[in-house]
Amino acid sequence: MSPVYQATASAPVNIAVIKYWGKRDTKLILPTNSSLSVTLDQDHLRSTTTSRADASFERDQLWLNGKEDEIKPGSRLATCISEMKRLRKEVVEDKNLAEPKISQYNVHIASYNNFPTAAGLASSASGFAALVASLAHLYALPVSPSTLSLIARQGSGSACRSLFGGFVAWQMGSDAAGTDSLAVQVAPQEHWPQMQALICVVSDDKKGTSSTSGMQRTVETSPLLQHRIKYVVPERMERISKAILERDFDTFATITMADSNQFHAVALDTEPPIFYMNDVSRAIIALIVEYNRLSIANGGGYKAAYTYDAGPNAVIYALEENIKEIAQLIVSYFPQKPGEFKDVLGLFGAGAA
Ligand code: 2P0
Repeated sequence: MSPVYQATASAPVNIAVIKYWGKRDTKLILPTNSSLSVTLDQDHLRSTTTSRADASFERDQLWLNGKEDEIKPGSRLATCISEMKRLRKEVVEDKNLAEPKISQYNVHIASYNNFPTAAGLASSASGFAALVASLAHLYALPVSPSTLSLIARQGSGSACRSLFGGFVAWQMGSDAAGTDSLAVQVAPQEHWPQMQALICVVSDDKKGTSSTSGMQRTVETSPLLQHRIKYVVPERMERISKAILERDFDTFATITMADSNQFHAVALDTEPPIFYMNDVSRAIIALIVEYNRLSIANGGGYKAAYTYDAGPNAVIYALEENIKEIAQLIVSYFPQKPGEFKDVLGLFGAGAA
């Protein structure tokens, strides 16, 4: 009987605190600024992907949530698969002639998300990270997550950050070929295990303007983005990395909220303008601002930090000791009606495995 070449990997969603928004190279997916995220360790916010290579497969095929997704030539999917085959050949087969040449076989890939796709919950991030991780297992590649992040990045920019757990930076790099635009871990989850994330799903509808087209319009039309890239993000990357290393929640929270605000400001500064937040999103901001104000007025510090991606859902970072109170506060102000508002309590943790 011939051997079976199959592997499964899973990767969680990550939520940026310094936002990626803008590409300097759309084909290689090279960003206009560095970004930093926290990888969520959530059983119900993951992509799980199984890849199989077999000499009998006539072409590469992919099924997403059980439905076949066409792999168009030259597409991001095709690029990721061919880059992984190239790595297998270069790193394993060319070095050891005894290795089976499974890079020449076609692959069948099945991927499942256990959360709504394209709801502003970064399904492309966990999806491409899990795809690349499963092919890395299939091909038995002895390479680092940072090396894999170079390939996941070409599937979807934010995917490079889901290869690691904990606090992860995507360094924008300076090389035109993208060899230094990769993810690195700033600190593992265990460094600051008290940090938790509360995800408030305001809407699980598919979003109006995709990140890919929205950010390109911002690059082409927003003067504010140029200011952000040059004067704001480099300094914030340094300060928030230091805050994470020092477990300084006040600084982490102020930078996280400021960067979410500026990301939505550059979206508004785009022509035509892009709105990702809705009235409920803005009401949650007001609630968190007031909650922090009261804590500070009583001699405490910041207790919660909101952040919003390309959609209306709120993610609230807080230390474990405050999470329950915040969840109760949110639910009391926004009673849950089926189909209208759901809250998901999430811890954060490991990357692709
Ligand atoms: C982020 N977002 O840093 C930012 C914040 C959305 C807002 O990364 O074109 O889906 O596939 O590289 O990765 C969404 O962008 O875009 C995103 P592509 P992606 O998480």
